[in-house]
Amino acid sequence: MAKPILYMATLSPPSRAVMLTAKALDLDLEYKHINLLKGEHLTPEFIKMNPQHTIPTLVDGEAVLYDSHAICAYLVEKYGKEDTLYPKDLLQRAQVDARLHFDSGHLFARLRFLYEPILYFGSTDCSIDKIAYIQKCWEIMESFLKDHPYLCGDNMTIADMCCVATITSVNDVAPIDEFKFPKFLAWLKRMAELPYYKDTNEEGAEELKRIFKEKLAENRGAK
Ligand SMILES: N[C@@H](CCC(=O)N[C@@H](CS)C(=O)NCC(=O)O)C(=O)O
Repeated sequence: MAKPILYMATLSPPSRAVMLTAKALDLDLEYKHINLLKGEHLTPEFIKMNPQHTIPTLVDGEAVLYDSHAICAYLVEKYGKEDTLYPKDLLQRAQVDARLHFDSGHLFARLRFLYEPILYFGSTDCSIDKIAYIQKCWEIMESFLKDHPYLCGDNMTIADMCCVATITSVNDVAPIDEFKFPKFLAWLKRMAELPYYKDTNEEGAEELKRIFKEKLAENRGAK
């Protein structure tokens, strides 16, 4: 059977969330690298496949799927040997869904609000307000992790994959206070211990943070 194809970039947090999920499932994906800064997601062929022109986009046989959260859930359902990453139990699944929406609607949305104008549109707006808006999420993360090691309990789920990929892409411009958020930082360390974490998430996240800082300096005329 042909491998599912993932249109992705290592710079893209939601792409890395899918890559982490695939690694956890021991699933081989064929990666097709898309350079967003060169507009490779805006070609007529790409837009025909995904009118939302976002990565990650998954092609699995006849099926085309976009949105990392939907893709992660699909991969676990279709290829997972067990359901811990995305439980079948109604209530447990609803808890995971809630955290996935937290990533989509809060974490990633706030990262994009800060990053996109600087990376793509020459903005110099890296205001305290935008940073504080991201850091508001750190308080919520600490409360999610107050009583258990992972976002939805004792087991790692796709919610952990999605949230860690976003958070580690912005945690230098929006630092996490170690005295206020010990559980949250312990969770980040726990996630970083995954054997496939460094190659699959850390390198891309560090590169994105570096490029963001370079672009900001360039836009400010400092380079
Ligand atoms: N909610 C989407 C967000 C995807 C997204 O915005 N990806 C960015 C890259 S990190 C992208 O493709 N941006 C290009 C665009 O929106 O045109 C997901 O989780 O997949």
